[in-house]
Amino acid sequence: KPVFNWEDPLDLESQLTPEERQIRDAARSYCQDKLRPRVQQAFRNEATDPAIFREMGQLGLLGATIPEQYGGAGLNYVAYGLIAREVERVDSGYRSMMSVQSSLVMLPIHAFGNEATRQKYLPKLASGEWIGCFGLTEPDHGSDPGSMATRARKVDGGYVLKGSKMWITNSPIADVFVVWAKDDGGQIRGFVLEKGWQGLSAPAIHGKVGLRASITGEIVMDDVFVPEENAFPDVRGLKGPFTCLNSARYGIAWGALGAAEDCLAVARQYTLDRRQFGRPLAANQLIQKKLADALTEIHIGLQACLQVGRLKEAGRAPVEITSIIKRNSCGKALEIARQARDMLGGNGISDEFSVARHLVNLEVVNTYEGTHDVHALILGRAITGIAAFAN
Ligand code: TGC
Ligand code: FAD
Repeated sequence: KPVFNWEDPLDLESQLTPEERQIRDAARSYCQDKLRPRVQQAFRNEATDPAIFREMGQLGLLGATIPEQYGGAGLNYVAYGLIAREVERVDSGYRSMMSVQSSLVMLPIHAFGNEATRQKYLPKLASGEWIGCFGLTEPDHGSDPGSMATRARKVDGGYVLKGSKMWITNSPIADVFVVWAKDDGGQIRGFVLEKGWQGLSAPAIHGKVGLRASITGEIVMDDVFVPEENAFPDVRGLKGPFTCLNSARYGIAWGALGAAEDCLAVARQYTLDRRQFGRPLAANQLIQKKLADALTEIHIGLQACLQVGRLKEAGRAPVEITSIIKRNSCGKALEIARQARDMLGGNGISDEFSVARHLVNLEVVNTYEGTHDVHALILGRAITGIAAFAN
């Protein structure tokens, strides 16, 4: 008789290849053995450890989908999703560090850079020797990046960039900056900048209440000269940055459910152990309903992520289906974290347990890479043919 497994009720395991399971297991061991013991202090002290990039690089967790000839792991999209799930099971901030490096820095350099740029940057980003960041959002242009104010003025031998970017993951510790700016003709172009270039600075933003293990900052460009070879030669318009976001949003969809799985596991154990009114909290119907709701949403959500991953591998994934899973996973994970925090009572507020940390992290994850409502509008446009956010 088939036996119910609360950790994998829909048997995701049997839908993975042996190689995907092996990668997942290696990522899980690293995350549980090396990242989990550090996260409480990192979050408490708002401390990002750059050594984590090199550790992840050694295990092939950076640029997982980038071909091996550039130092990547040459893996498929499902393997990338499984890695994101394991990293975010520990902390969304660690997954942010990993997914910005992989999807928002290595992917555009590989997809849009010339061969010299690929050779120069990708191997060092893959090993974690260099840290990357991605500048799209500006102080006055978040959900609407097409209105960006940063300009790239053509000069002899290159471009001069002027403007500022806001809320940029990794920027204060970054060596490599992928930045988007409008050229003299008003078209969006992508550029690769390096730490230390004249006019470039990246002050940190302090006081975040979530994602505290991942450093965030600005990018300030005060007439930074960028040589021609560091401009992406062919890509124009929002297609450039959105191509990167398609990959990062897909990883986030897996990752957020990893955080939700941790919340469910903690709440289940806590309510089994904790006794009130002479019996375990888990003996109460209200508690069991919350656990059942969480389990249902997590595993339906994981099936959707797996299907989108398979469609991406087959080249059959329209961009809107990534909005379905990014929005669904983040919204559901946030609600699961809230319920888990509630089930832990007063202890749920302490950072001794991971649920409050996941909760405030997931508030960020629900906002960045397209807010929950912006993804509803992307889907609304696809359903009706009418763009609700445009003039
Ligand atoms: P729209 O008219 O929709 O499109 C303009 C051009 O872009 C193309 N395009 C896409 N291409 C590839 N993939 C996609 N997903 C694409 N979506 C659109 C489109 O075909 C068109 O091309 P063309 O050749 O016809 O010009 O542009 P819009 O300005 O109306 O877009 C509105 C909207 C809401 C869809 C869009 O602006 C949006 O998605 N806003 C959200 C912004 C966002 O996600 N920002 C993320 C910043 S990065 C970040 O948060 C990193 S956090 C990382 C971490 O720490 O983990
Ligand atoms: P706004 O666009 O001002 O939105 C505010 C509210 O209005 C939201 O609820 C939104 O849904 C709603 N809204 C907006 N437009 C509409 C509309 N037309 N109809 C209905 N409601 C609407 N960006 C990067 O480029 N690189 C990074 O590495 C990066 N990392 C980040 C890390 C952190 C910790 C954070 C917090 C953000 C990061 N971001 C990054 C920025 C992030 O992508 C933006 O915050 C996000 O896209 C939302 O933009 P905004 O904050 O300007 O909000």
